[in-house]
Amino acid sequence: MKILIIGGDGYLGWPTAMHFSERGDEVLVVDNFSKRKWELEEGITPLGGVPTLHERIQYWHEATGKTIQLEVGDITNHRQAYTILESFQPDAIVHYGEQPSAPYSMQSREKAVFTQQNNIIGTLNLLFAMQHACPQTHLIKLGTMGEYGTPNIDIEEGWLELTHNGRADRVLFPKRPGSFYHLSKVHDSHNIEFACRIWGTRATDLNQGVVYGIETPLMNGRRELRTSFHYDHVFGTVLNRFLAQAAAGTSLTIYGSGGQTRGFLNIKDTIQCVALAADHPASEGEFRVFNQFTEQFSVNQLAQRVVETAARAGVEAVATSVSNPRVELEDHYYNAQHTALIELGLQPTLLTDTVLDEMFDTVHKQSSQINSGLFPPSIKWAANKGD
Ligand code: NAD
Ligand code: USQ
Repeated sequence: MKILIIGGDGYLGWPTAMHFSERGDEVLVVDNFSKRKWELEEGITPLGGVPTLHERIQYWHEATGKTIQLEVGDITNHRQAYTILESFQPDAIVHYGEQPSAPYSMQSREKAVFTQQNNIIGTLNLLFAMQHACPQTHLIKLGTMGEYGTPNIDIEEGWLELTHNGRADRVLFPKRPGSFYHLSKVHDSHNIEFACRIWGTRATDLNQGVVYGIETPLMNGRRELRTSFHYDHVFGTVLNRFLAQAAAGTSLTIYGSGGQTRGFLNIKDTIQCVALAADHPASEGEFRVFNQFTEQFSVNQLAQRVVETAARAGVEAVATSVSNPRVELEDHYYNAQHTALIELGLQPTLLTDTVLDEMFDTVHKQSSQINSGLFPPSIKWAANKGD
């Protein structure tokens, strides 16, 4: 297959590119390196640094003989989007190329506007470019479980069968997201569903949970092929942060009472899920939604697991509740369906003690490079939130 990966320099994009390349697909990655600029703005470095995309692609070629093509491009520039699709003619587009952080989007009016412009216009340009250049191409779009929020009812996979005043319909599941970032994904989903309805676009919206993990098998410990691992308060996700906090001998930062429950998955399963979606494309005009996570945990459960993991490695770790900088429910019902990807063949990589021990070991070996000044959350959702 010809696979176009947008956001190929990112945490998930790079390992995905290697995976498709390894199995013999023709891979083109596109990135405008904006994430590296946002890191500089925030004074943040991923743990241990990350080689440039050019360096990783070159090393990949030397190590495997396989070629990953690279186009430096910004999909908010519609001309670039059109040109790339016209010339590459992908079978599938894996679209990771968005600003992915809720805190980043909640810093200021400027960052909220930027996040929504970058994410929504980029996806809209892609939809138009697909319709113009390659209408049969399958769009695999990374959405997020946070689009649904934490409703007091079971969360379905994208759609809800509803009976109202005696009449029935199938509607998009109601959304109540918790940040301007998560809202950008809701707006994307609506635009994609509309394109499917009017143009017959084929699309899979992967409502992904929180990803954790450092390594995928193809990296195999090689520094030259590593992906970014963020533990800071802007781009770091909760389990990755807790592992780094324990390794650095700093308290794990439980926001509020820690009852917040989310869906989680291993980075290895992100790649599996995206590959399964590519191998089983949506039909013409189908807007398909998969809830992409394997297990649900509360923040308190994760903190407890990480404290136990550190103890097994002879490291004493403590978890502390800090004032929650976010506006979110801390004690709520959460039960989300996630069967569609399993039915396609997903073999979940569960959060076993072995998985935790391996991750902790990898982070602990680099603990001298952890900057503990990047742990405390300083971005508040509202003026009266946080310390
Ligand atoms: P990332 O920031 O590491 O990767 C995104 C990449 O996209 C970056 O390299 C960035 O430079 C690039 N990019 C951004 N805007 C672009 C544009 N306009 N044109 C070209 N390239 C652009 O993020 P990630 O953690 O790898 O996440 C990838 C996707 O998955 C995002 O859309 C994110 O919202 C979604 N997601 C991530 C997680 C997670 O826990 N990491 C969970 C659910 C969903
Ligand atoms: N949290 C803590 N302590 C921390 C960090 C986070 O208690 O030190 C809590 C947060 O308050 C929240 C939960 O952990 O309740 C998850 O936070 P997170 O930062 O790990 O995840 P989130 O902001 O939701 O965003 C991440 C990714 C995003 C993706 C999303 C999937 O950055 O790209 O879309 O996970 S989901 O959460 O399913 O929407």
